[in-house]
Parts: sequence; structure tokens; C-alpha cells
Amino acid sequence: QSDEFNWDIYLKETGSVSAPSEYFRQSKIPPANDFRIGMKLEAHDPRNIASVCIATVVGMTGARIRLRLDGSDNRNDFWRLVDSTDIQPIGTCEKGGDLLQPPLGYQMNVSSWPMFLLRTLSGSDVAPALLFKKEPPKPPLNNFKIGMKLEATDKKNPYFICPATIGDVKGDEVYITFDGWSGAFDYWCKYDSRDIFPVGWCCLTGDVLQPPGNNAEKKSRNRGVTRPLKKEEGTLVPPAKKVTKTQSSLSEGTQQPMQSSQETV
Ligand code: MLZ
Repeated sequence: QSDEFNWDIYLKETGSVSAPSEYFRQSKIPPANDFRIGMKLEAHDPRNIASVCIATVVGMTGARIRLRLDGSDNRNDFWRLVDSTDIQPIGTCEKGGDLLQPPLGYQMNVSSWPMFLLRTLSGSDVAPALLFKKEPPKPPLNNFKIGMKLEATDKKNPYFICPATIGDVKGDEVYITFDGWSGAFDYWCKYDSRDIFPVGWCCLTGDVLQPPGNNAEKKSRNRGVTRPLKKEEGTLVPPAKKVTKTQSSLSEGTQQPMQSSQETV
């Protein structure tokens, strides 16, 4: 997996340091992922965070599961760590006196929801409570410094975890910049975001760390030199070989190819 990208070499080449693992809201040893495809659980609807819905595990990658909300389409899959507070065992909602909600984009008439729910749950493979791990505590302070390297979820292609650099720090927020992608995927997030990981995370979980985009090397060699990018340097498409590798790993354990990876180029 890491035959293509090696952090040790990359850190040396770019003369940079990795952000210490204590800076992240992640457990030192990534939690075990014992979920299986087809299991059902309760999840907060990412598009309507206050509502709790039924979700099915449609894939697993490292310490994350790929989820699809029951009654929704297959274009809004999302990934959660097994120690995320966004997911919980079936029955949690009811215990708290709350009702399970139809997801945003529920494809049928809302009046059919109670029956749909009953049918969906009856005889289903319910994820056992012990598969849900406790969320690690929040580090007390934002200690990130500009230039520190890390691994981060690409929010436009959330299957991908990629090499990134802290581009800016403001109060409780950090600016995540993706190496070699000229800013197209960068975002601000809280320092305790569950989408950012210490260097080496993917290696520990078995996730495939995406290599930096093809602007990375040139940028690091010419650090401090400003000149317009040549046409071929400005492209966001990684070398063909890597695309092929990415796509074959994507289709593993998933039910359809990722549309979003094409859309965002
Ligand atoms: N749309 C691109 C994926 C880019 C991923 C970048 N991650 C920081 C492609 O399909 O190649």
C-alpha cells in the first residue's frame, strides 16, 4: 500500500515536521473495526444533523465504515469512524424517548415512514453495541502550527485520506491544505475535528493513503519561488497509473463506483 508514498522520505524531501499525535482528537491506537456489510445502526443524518436515522453499513475502510441511510438514495454515502458520536446502536434513540426520522431526501411519501421503518428493522442484522467505540477526549488546546504535516479526509471525496499541511491557524480552527492540489480541496475545521489524523494513521488502520497531487514535488523544490504554473503543472489530475490504482481500490467492497471523484476534478 505505501509502496508509492513514504512519509519518512517525503518529510525529509520537504524539510517539514509532522504534527504530534497528541494534538489530534484520535486514539493513539486506532479502534478495531469489527463492523460487517449489511449491519444496521442509528446515525445522524449528515445533511440534517439533528435527526437520527437508520443506516446500513455498505463498506469498511480502516477504522471507518461507509454508511447509507435507509430510504435515501445511494448518492449520499458517508464515512464515520467506529468511535464517532454520530453513530449508535439501534434502540438508542428510543431509549432516549426520541423517534427515528426519515432521512433528508426520503424517496417515498412521509406517511409510509412508520411502516417502512418496521419493515427495515424486522429481521435485520443489527450492529452489536460493542462494535461502537468510545470517542477519544478533546485535546485541551489547539497546538497546531503552520507547516505541520498530517493526514486529512478530503471532504469533496470523503473516501480519500490524503497528505496535508496546516496552512493557517486561527483560534480553535486550522486550515487544512492538501499537498499538490493547488487549494481546490482545502478547508477550515476545528482543531479537534475527527477528519484529521496524525502522520502514519492510514498505515496503522490499513487505509490507503492517497499520494500527494502532482504539484507537490515541484512546489517543494521551488519553495519560495513564485512563477506561474505551466499548463501541465496546473492540472489536478494525478498521473494515470495512480488513478487506476485508486479506482480499483475504490470498487473493493463498494456497490458502485464513486461518482464524486470525477465530479470534483
Ligand atoms: N477528482 C480527483 C480526486 C482528487 C482528490 C484530491 N484529494 C485532495 C480525481 O478524480 O482524480
